[in-house]
Amino acid sequence: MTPLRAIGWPYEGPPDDPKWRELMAMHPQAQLARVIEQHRSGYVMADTPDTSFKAESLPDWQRPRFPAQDRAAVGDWVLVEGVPGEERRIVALLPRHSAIKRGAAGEHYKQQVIAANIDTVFVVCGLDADFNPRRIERYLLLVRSGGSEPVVVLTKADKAVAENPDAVADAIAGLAELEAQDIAVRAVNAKDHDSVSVLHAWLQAGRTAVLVGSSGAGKSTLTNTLLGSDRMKTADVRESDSRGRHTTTHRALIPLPSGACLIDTPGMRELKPTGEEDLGEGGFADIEALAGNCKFNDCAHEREPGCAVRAAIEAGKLDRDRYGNYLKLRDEVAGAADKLATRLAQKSEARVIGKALNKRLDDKYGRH
Ligand SMILES: Nc1nc2c(ncn2[C@@H]2O[C@H](COP(=O)(O)OP(=O)(O)OP(=O)(O)O)[C@@H](O)[C@H]2O)c(=O)[nH]1
Ligand SMILES: [Mg+2]
Ligand SMILES: [Zn+2]
Repeated sequence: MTPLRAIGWPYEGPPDDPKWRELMAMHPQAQLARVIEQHRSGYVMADTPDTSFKAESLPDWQRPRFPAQDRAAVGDWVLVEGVPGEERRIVALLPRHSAIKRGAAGEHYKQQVIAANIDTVFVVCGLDADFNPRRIERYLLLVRSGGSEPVVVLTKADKAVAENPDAVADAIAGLAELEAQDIAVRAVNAKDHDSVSVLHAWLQAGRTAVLVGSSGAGKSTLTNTLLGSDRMKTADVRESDSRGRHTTTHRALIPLPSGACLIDTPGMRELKPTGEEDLGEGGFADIEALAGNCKFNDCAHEREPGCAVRAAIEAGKLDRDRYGNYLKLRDEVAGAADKLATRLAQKSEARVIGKALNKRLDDKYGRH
Protein backbone atom coordinates (compact mmCIF):
# COMPACT_ATOMS: atom_id res chain seq x y z
CA MET A 1 0.00 0.00 0.00
CA THR A 2 2.86 2.38 0.74
CA PRO A 3 3.99 3.17 -2.83
CA LEU A 4 0.40 4.16 -3.59
CA ARG A 5 0.55 6.73 -0.82
CA ALA A 6 3.13 8.64 -2.82
CA ILE A 7 0.68 9.00 -5.69
CA GLY A 8 -2.07 10.35 -3.49
CA TRP A 9 -3.68 7.24 -2.01
CA PRO A 10 -5.46 8.85 0.92
CA TYR A 11 -6.16 5.80 3.07
CA GLU A 12 -4.19 3.75 5.57
CA GLY A 13 -5.71 0.49 4.36
CA PRO A 14 -8.59 -0.29 2.00
CA PRO A 15 -11.11 2.54 1.99
CA ASP A 16 -14.19 2.36 4.11
CA ASP A 17 -16.52 2.64 1.13
CA PRO A 18 -18.92 -0.24 0.40
CA LYS A 19 -18.87 0.48 -3.34
CA TRP A 20 -15.06 0.30 -3.40
CA ARG A 21 -15.07 -2.93 -1.44
CA GLU A 22 -17.68 -4.40 -3.73
CA LEU A 23 -15.67 -3.57 -6.86
CA MET A 24 -12.45 -4.86 -5.32
CA ALA A 25 -14.19 -8.12 -4.36
CA MET A 26 -15.52 -8.47 -7.91
CA HIS A 27 -11.99 -8.25 -9.30
CA PRO A 28 -9.77 -10.03 -6.78
CA GLN A 29 -6.90 -10.35 -9.30
CA ALA A 30 -6.91 -6.68 -10.16
CA GLN A 31 -4.44 -4.11 -9.00
CA LEU A 32 -5.06 -0.54 -7.87
CA ALA A 33 -3.61 2.24 -10.00
CA ARG A 34 -4.11 5.93 -10.58
CA VAL A 35 -4.67 7.59 -13.93
CA ILE A 36 -1.78 10.02 -14.44
CA GLU A 37 -2.24 10.92 -18.10
CA GLN A 38 -5.15 10.88 -20.45
CA HIS A 39 -4.63 10.83 -24.21
CA ARG A 40 -6.97 10.36 -27.11
CA SER A 41 -5.59 6.87 -27.60
CA GLY A 42 -5.70 5.69 -24.01
CA TYR A 43 -4.50 6.11 -20.47
CA VAL A 44 -1.23 6.13 -18.61
CA MET A 45 -1.42 4.81 -15.05
CA ALA A 46 0.92 4.60 -12.13
CA ASP A 47 1.04 2.32 -9.14
CA THR A 48 4.19 3.85 -7.66
CA PRO A 49 5.71 7.30 -8.22
CA ASP A 50 8.35 5.79 -10.51
CA THR A 51 6.46 3.23 -12.56
CA SER A 52 3.95 4.14 -15.17
CA PHE A 53 2.29 1.96 -17.78
CA LYS A 54 -0.34 2.17 -20.48
CA ALA A 55 -3.68 0.51 -20.12
CA GLU A 56 -6.65 0.04 -22.38
CA SER A 57 -9.95 1.45 -21.31
CA LEU A 58 -13.08 -0.60 -20.65
CA PRO A 59 -14.79 -1.55 -23.93
CA ASP A 60 -17.95 0.07 -22.60
CA TRP A 61 -16.23 3.46 -22.40
CA GLN A 62 -15.46 3.36 -26.09
CA ARG A 63 -19.13 3.46 -27.07
CA PRO A 64 -19.71 6.95 -28.48
CA ARG A 65 -22.78 7.53 -26.36
CA PHE A 66 -21.19 6.44 -23.09
CA PRO A 67 -21.38 9.42 -20.69
CA ALA A 68 -17.99 11.13 -20.67
CA GLN A 69 -18.11 11.81 -16.94
CA ASP A 70 -18.29 8.05 -16.25
CA ARG A 71 -15.03 7.38 -18.06
CA ALA A 72 -11.80 7.65 -16.10
CA ALA A 73 -10.08 11.03 -15.92
CA VAL A 74 -6.70 12.08 -14.59
CA GLY A 75 -6.64 11.54 -10.84
CA ASP A 76 -9.07 8.63 -10.90
CA TRP A 77 -8.38 5.39 -9.06
CA VAL A 78 -8.99 2.34 -11.21
CA LEU A 79 -8.61 -1.43 -11.04
CA VAL A 80 -6.29 -2.87 -13.66
CA GLU A 81 -5.80 -6.46 -14.79
CA GLY A 82 -3.02 -8.02 -16.81
CA VAL A 83 0.63 -8.85 -16.40
CA PRO A 84 3.16 -6.01 -16.02
CA GLY A 85 5.09 -5.65 -19.25
CA GLU A 86 2.21 -7.07 -21.26
CA GLU A 87 -1.16 -5.75 -22.25
CA ARG A 88 -3.09 -4.32 -19.32
CA ARG A 89 -6.62 -3.13 -19.13
CA ILE A 90 -8.87 -1.20 -16.81
CA VAL A 91 -11.63 -3.33 -15.34
CA ALA A 92 -13.31 -0.82 -13.04
CA LEU A 93 -13.46 2.86 -12.16
CA LEU A 94 -13.64 3.46 -8.41
CA PRO A 95 -16.03 6.11 -7.05
CA ARG A 96 -14.58 9.63 -6.76
CA HIS A 97 -14.50 11.76 -3.63
CA SER A 98 -14.35 14.96 -5.66
CA ALA A 99 -14.02 16.20 -9.24
CA ILE A 100 -13.86 19.38 -11.22
CA LYS A 101 -16.23 19.21 -14.16
CA ARG A 102 -17.41 21.51 -16.90
CA GLY A 103 -20.07 21.45 -19.55
CA ALA A 104 -18.49 20.27 -22.79
CA ALA A 105 -18.83 22.29 -25.97
CA GLY A 106 -21.31 21.00 -28.53
CA GLU A 107 -24.96 20.73 -29.23
CA HIS A 108 -25.83 17.86 -26.89
CA TYR A 109 -25.57 18.00 -23.14
CA LYS A 110 -22.25 16.55 -22.03
CA GLN A 111 -19.99 16.86 -19.04
CA GLN A 112 -16.23 16.71 -19.02
CA VAL A 113 -14.23 15.76 -15.95
CA ILE A 114 -11.10 17.91 -15.80
CA ALA A 115 -9.61 16.05 -12.83
CA ALA A 116 -10.83 13.63 -10.18
CA ASN A 117 -10.06 12.93 -6.52
CA ILE A 118 -8.53 16.31 -5.85
CA ASP A 119 -8.29 18.21 -2.60
CA THR A 120 -7.37 21.62 -3.96
CA VAL A 121 -7.91 23.49 -7.20
CA PHE A 122 -5.44 26.27 -7.89
CA VAL A 123 -7.24 28.77 -10.07
CA VAL A 124 -4.29 30.39 -11.84
CA CYS A 125 -4.56 33.86 -13.32
CA GLY A 126 -1.79 36.19 -14.46
CA LEU A 127 -1.52 39.72 -13.11
CA ASP A 128 -1.11 40.89 -16.71
CA ALA A 129 -3.75 41.25 -19.41
CA ASP A 130 -4.93 37.75 -18.41
CA PHE A 131 -6.31 39.17 -15.14
CA ASN A 132 -10.08 38.88 -15.17
CA PRO A 133 -12.10 38.71 -11.94
CA ARG A 134 -15.19 37.59 -13.84
CA ARG A 135 -13.34 34.52 -15.16
CA ILE A 136 -12.05 33.77 -11.67
CA GLU A 137 -15.65 33.87 -10.38
CA ARG A 138 -16.69 31.45 -13.10
CA TYR A 139 -13.92 29.01 -12.15
CA LEU A 140 -14.81 29.25 -8.47
CA LEU A 141 -18.44 28.42 -9.17
CA LEU A 142 -17.41 25.23 -10.97
CA VAL A 143 -14.77 24.25 -8.42
CA ARG A 144 -16.90 24.75 -5.35
CA SER A 145 -19.66 22.56 -6.74
CA GLY A 146 -17.19 19.71 -7.18
CA GLY A 147 -16.23 19.18 -3.55
CA SER A 148 -12.69 20.54 -3.49
CA GLU A 149 -11.14 23.70 -2.09
CA PRO A 150 -10.31 26.53 -4.50
CA VAL A 151 -7.26 28.74 -4.05
CA VAL A 152 -6.76 31.74 -6.35
CA VAL A 153 -3.14 32.00 -7.49
CA LEU A 154 -2.19 35.28 -9.13
CA THR A 155 1.02 34.79 -11.10
CA LYS A 156 3.51 37.26 -12.57
CA ALA A 157 3.39 39.37 -9.41
CA ASP A 158 7.10 40.11 -9.92
CA LYS A 159 6.54 41.81 -13.27
CA ALA A 160 3.24 43.42 -12.33
CA VAL A 161 4.52 44.93 -9.09
CA ALA A 162 7.61 46.28 -10.84
CA GLU A 163 5.47 47.89 -13.52
CA ASN A 164 2.54 49.20 -11.50
CA PRO A 165 2.26 48.32 -7.81
CA ASP A 166 -0.98 50.29 -7.37
CA ALA A 167 -2.70 48.28 -10.09
CA VAL A 168 -1.71 45.05 -8.34
CA ALA A 169 -3.03 46.30 -5.02
CA ASP A 170 -6.29 47.29 -6.75
CA ALA A 171 -6.58 43.91 -8.44
CA ILE A 172 -6.18 42.09 -5.14
CA ALA A 173 -8.54 44.47 -3.34
CA GLY A 174 -11.11 43.71 -6.04
CA LEU A 175 -11.07 40.09 -4.89
CA ALA A 176 -11.79 40.98 -1.26
CA GLU A 177 -15.23 39.40 -1.53
CA LEU A 178 -13.54 36.05 -2.10
CA GLU A 179 -11.33 36.34 0.98
CA ALA A 180 -14.47 37.23 2.94
CA GLN A 181 -15.85 33.87 1.81
CA ASP A 182 -12.73 32.06 2.98
CA ILE A 183 -11.31 31.60 -0.49
CA ALA A 184 -7.55 32.12 -0.25
CA VAL A 185 -5.90 34.49 -2.74
CA ARG A 186 -2.09 34.39 -3.17
CA ALA A 187 0.09 36.49 -5.47
CA VAL A 188 3.31 34.79 -6.58
CA ASN A 189 6.21 34.79 -8.96
CA ALA A 190 5.71 31.33 -10.42
CA LYS A 191 9.37 31.16 -11.40
CA ASP A 192 10.64 31.69 -7.89
CA HIS A 193 10.99 28.84 -5.44
CA ASP A 194 10.61 30.97 -2.30
CA SER A 195 7.66 32.86 -3.67
CA VAL A 196 5.63 29.71 -4.48
CA SER A 197 6.26 28.30 -1.01
CA VAL A 198 3.05 30.11 0.05
CA LEU A 199 1.27 27.22 -1.68
CA HIS A 200 2.92 24.50 0.44
CA ALA A 201 0.02 24.57 2.90
CA TRP A 202 -2.09 22.85 0.21
CA LEU A 203 0.63 20.49 -0.92
CA GLN A 204 1.22 18.19 2.00
CA ALA A 205 1.94 14.48 1.53
CA GLY A 206 -1.07 12.51 0.32
CA ARG A 207 -2.88 15.55 -1.08
CA THR A 208 -3.73 16.17 -4.71
CA ALA A 209 -4.03 19.60 -6.33
CA VAL A 210 -4.91 20.58 -9.88
CA LEU A 211 -3.92 23.75 -11.74
CA VAL A 212 -6.53 25.36 -13.97
CA GLY A 213 -6.57 28.65 -15.85
CA SER A 214 -6.15 30.13 -19.28
CA SER A 215 -3.23 29.41 -21.58
CA GLY A 216 -0.17 31.39 -20.61
CA ALA A 217 -1.26 31.94 -17.00
CA GLY A 218 1.79 30.08 -15.72
CA LYS A 219 0.44 26.65 -14.73
CA SER A 220 3.39 24.70 -16.11
CA THR A 221 5.85 27.28 -14.80
CA LEU A 222 4.38 26.75 -11.32
CA THR A 223 4.53 22.97 -11.78
CA ASN A 224 8.22 23.10 -12.67
CA THR A 225 9.09 25.39 -9.76
CA LEU A 226 7.18 23.25 -7.25
CA LEU A 227 8.77 20.10 -8.69
CA GLY A 228 12.24 21.61 -8.76
CA SER A 229 12.89 20.58 -12.38
CA ASP A 230 11.74 21.61 -15.83
CA ARG A 231 9.47 18.67 -16.58
CA MET A 232 6.74 20.63 -18.36
CA LYS A 233 7.28 22.70 -21.48
CA THR A 234 6.50 26.41 -21.09
CA ALA A 235 6.34 29.19 -23.68
CA ASP A 236 6.20 32.97 -23.80
CA VAL A 237 2.85 34.68 -24.07
CA ARG A 238 1.90 37.01 -26.91
CA GLU A 239 3.15 40.50 -26.10
CA SER A 240 -0.02 42.29 -27.29
CA ASP A 241 -2.59 40.57 -25.07
CA SER A 242 -0.70 38.18 -22.73
CA ARG A 243 -2.32 35.16 -24.39
CA GLY A 244 -0.55 31.84 -24.23
CA ARG A 245 0.08 29.42 -27.08
CA HIS A 246 -1.59 26.31 -25.67
CA THR A 247 1.76 24.80 -24.85
CA THR A 248 0.46 22.03 -22.58
CA THR A 249 -1.63 19.61 -24.61
CA HIS A 250 -2.71 16.92 -22.16
CA ARG A 251 -3.41 16.66 -18.46
CA ALA A 252 -0.68 15.10 -16.36
CA LEU A 253 -0.40 14.12 -12.70
CA ILE A 254 3.06 14.68 -11.24
CA PRO A 255 4.19 13.47 -7.81
CA LEU A 256 6.03 16.27 -5.97
CA PRO A 257 8.97 15.85 -3.58
CA SER A 258 6.63 16.82 -0.70
CA GLY A 259 4.56 13.68 -1.32
CA ALA A 260 1.70 15.67 -2.80
CA CYS A 261 0.45 15.22 -6.36
CA LEU A 262 0.02 18.07 -8.79
CA ILE A 263 -2.05 17.92 -11.97
CA ASP A 264 -1.07 20.30 -14.77
CA THR A 265 -3.73 20.95 -17.40
CA PRO A 266 -3.93 22.67 -20.80
CA GLY A 267 -5.35 26.19 -20.80
CA MET A 268 -9.10 26.19 -21.28
CA ARG A 269 -10.85 28.48 -23.73
CA GLU A 270 -14.32 27.91 -22.48
CA LEU A 271 -15.74 27.03 -19.09
CA LYS A 272 -19.40 26.19 -19.20
CA PRO A 273 -21.39 25.21 -16.11
CA THR A 274 -22.78 21.66 -15.97
CA GLY A 275 -26.09 22.72 -14.44
CA GLU A 276 -25.27 21.08 -11.11
CA GLU A 277 -23.72 24.23 -9.63
CA ASP A 278 -25.15 26.16 -6.70
CA LEU A 279 -24.53 29.90 -6.94
CA GLY A 280 -24.89 30.38 -3.19
CA GLU A 281 -22.22 27.79 -2.45
CA GLY A 282 -20.23 28.79 -5.49
CA GLY A 283 -19.01 32.20 -4.32
CA PHE A 284 -22.16 34.29 -4.57
CA ALA A 285 -23.56 33.71 -1.09
CA ASP A 286 -23.58 37.45 -0.37
CA ILE A 287 -25.74 38.24 -3.40
CA GLU A 288 -28.17 35.41 -2.65
CA ALA A 289 -28.41 36.69 0.93
CA LEU A 290 -29.10 40.22 -0.29
CA ALA A 291 -31.86 38.98 -2.59
CA GLY A 292 -33.47 37.43 0.47
CA ASN A 293 -33.92 40.95 1.85
CA CYS A 294 -35.80 42.31 -1.15
CA LYS A 295 -39.36 43.34 -0.44
CA PHE A 296 -40.80 40.96 -3.02
CA ASN A 297 -40.00 37.28 -3.05
CA ASP A 298 -39.81 37.19 -6.82
CA CYS A 299 -37.85 40.45 -7.13
CA ALA A 300 -35.98 40.61 -10.44
CA HIS A 301 -33.83 43.46 -9.00
CA GLU A 302 -34.89 45.75 -11.82
CA ARG A 303 -37.52 48.35 -10.93
CA GLU A 304 -39.19 46.84 -7.90
CA PRO A 305 -39.40 49.00 -4.79
CA GLY A 306 -37.54 47.79 -1.74
CA CYS A 307 -34.89 45.97 -3.76
CA ALA A 308 -31.95 45.20 -1.48
CA VAL A 309 -29.68 44.20 -4.35
CA ARG A 310 -30.06 47.50 -6.20
CA ALA A 311 -29.66 49.38 -2.94
CA ALA A 312 -26.36 47.57 -2.31
CA ILE A 313 -25.10 48.40 -5.80
CA GLU A 314 -26.07 52.05 -5.42
CA ALA A 315 -24.43 52.25 -2.00
CA GLY A 316 -21.22 50.86 -3.54
CA LYS A 317 -21.42 47.72 -1.41
CA LEU A 318 -21.88 45.36 -4.34
CA ASP A 319 -19.76 45.55 -7.47
CA ARG A 320 -21.99 46.11 -10.50
CA ASP A 321 -19.87 43.96 -12.80
CA ARG A 322 -19.76 41.12 -10.31
CA TYR A 323 -23.53 41.30 -10.04
CA GLY A 324 -23.79 41.26 -13.85
CA ASN A 325 -21.61 38.16 -13.89
CA TYR A 326 -23.83 36.56 -11.25
CA LEU A 327 -26.89 37.07 -13.48
CA LYS A 328 -25.07 35.69 -16.49
CA LEU A 329 -23.84 32.62 -14.65
CA ARG A 330 -27.27 32.10 -13.08
CA ASP A 331 -28.81 31.97 -16.58
CA GLU A 332 -26.13 29.60 -17.82
CA VAL A 333 -26.55 27.27 -14.85
CA ALA A 334 -30.34 27.30 -15.31
CA GLY A 335 -29.98 26.59 -19.05
CA ALA A 336 -27.59 23.69 -18.44
CA ALA A 337 -29.79 22.34 -15.62
CA ASP A 338 -32.74 22.25 -18.04
CA LYS A 339 -30.73 20.28 -20.57
CA LEU A 340 -29.49 17.94 -17.85
CA ALA A 341 -33.05 17.34 -16.61
CA THR A 342 -34.23 16.58 -20.16
CA ARG A 343 -31.40 14.13 -20.64
CA LEU A 344 -32.10 12.35 -17.37
CA ALA A 345 -35.80 12.15 -18.27
CA GLN A 346 -34.93 10.67 -21.67
CA LYS A 347 -32.70 8.14 -19.99
CA SER A 348 -35.34 6.96 -17.55
CA GLU A 349 -37.85 6.88 -20.40
CA ALA A 350 -35.45 4.72 -22.38
CA ARG A 351 -35.12 2.43 -19.40
CA VAL A 352 -38.90 2.12 -19.05
CA ILE A 353 -39.25 1.39 -22.78
CA GLY A 354 -36.40 -1.12 -22.56
CA LYS A 355 -38.06 -2.92 -19.67
CA ALA A 356 -41.43 -3.01 -21.44
CA LEU A 357 -39.78 -4.41 -24.56
CA ASN A 358 -38.01 -7.08 -22.55
CA LYS A 359 -41.24 -8.08 -20.90
CA ARG A 360 -42.96 -8.36 -24.28
CA LEU A 361 -40.18 -10.59 -25.56
CA ASP A 362 -40.39 -12.69 -22.41
CA ASP A 363 -44.12 -13.11 -22.81
CA LYS A 364 -43.81 -13.95 -26.47
CA TYR A 365 -40.82 -16.27 -26.41
CA GLY A 366 -40.80 -17.32 -22.79
CA ARG A 367 -37.35 -15.77 -22.32
CA HIS A 368 -36.00 -15.64 -18.80
N1 LIG B 1 7.88 36.88 -14.77
C1 LIG B 1 7.02 35.87 -14.67
N2 LIG B 1 6.75 35.11 -15.75
C2 LIG B 1 5.89 34.08 -15.61
C3 LIG B 1 5.25 33.78 -14.38
N3 LIG B 1 4.43 32.72 -14.56
C4 LIG B 1 4.55 32.37 -15.84
N4 LIG B 1 5.42 33.20 -16.49
C5 LIG B 1 5.77 33.13 -17.92
O1 LIG B 1 4.55 33.09 -18.66
C6 LIG B 1 4.71 32.27 -19.82
C7 LIG B 1 3.60 31.20 -19.87
O2 LIG B 1 3.79 30.29 -18.82
P1 LIG B 1 3.34 28.74 -18.93
O3 LIG B 1 3.73 28.13 -17.63
O4 LIG B 1 3.82 28.12 -20.17
O5 LIG B 1 1.75 28.89 -19.00
P2 LIG B 1 0.63 27.76 -18.93
O6 LIG B 1 -0.42 28.24 -18.02
O7 LIG B 1 1.24 26.45 -18.61
O8 LIG B 1 0.06 27.77 -20.43
P3 LIG B 1 -0.59 26.55 -21.30
O9 LIG B 1 0.24 25.34 -21.13
O10 LIG B 1 -0.57 27.08 -22.69
O11 LIG B 1 -1.99 26.38 -20.78
C8 LIG B 1 6.12 31.70 -19.74
O12 LIG B 1 6.95 32.47 -20.57
C9 LIG B 1 6.50 31.86 -18.29
O13 LIG B 1 7.89 32.01 -18.11
C10 LIG B 1 5.57 34.61 -13.24
O14 LIG B 1 5.04 34.44 -12.13
N5 LIG B 1 6.46 35.64 -13.45
MG1 LIG C 1 1.24 24.68 -19.59
ZN1 LIG D 1 -34.34 42.85 -5.58
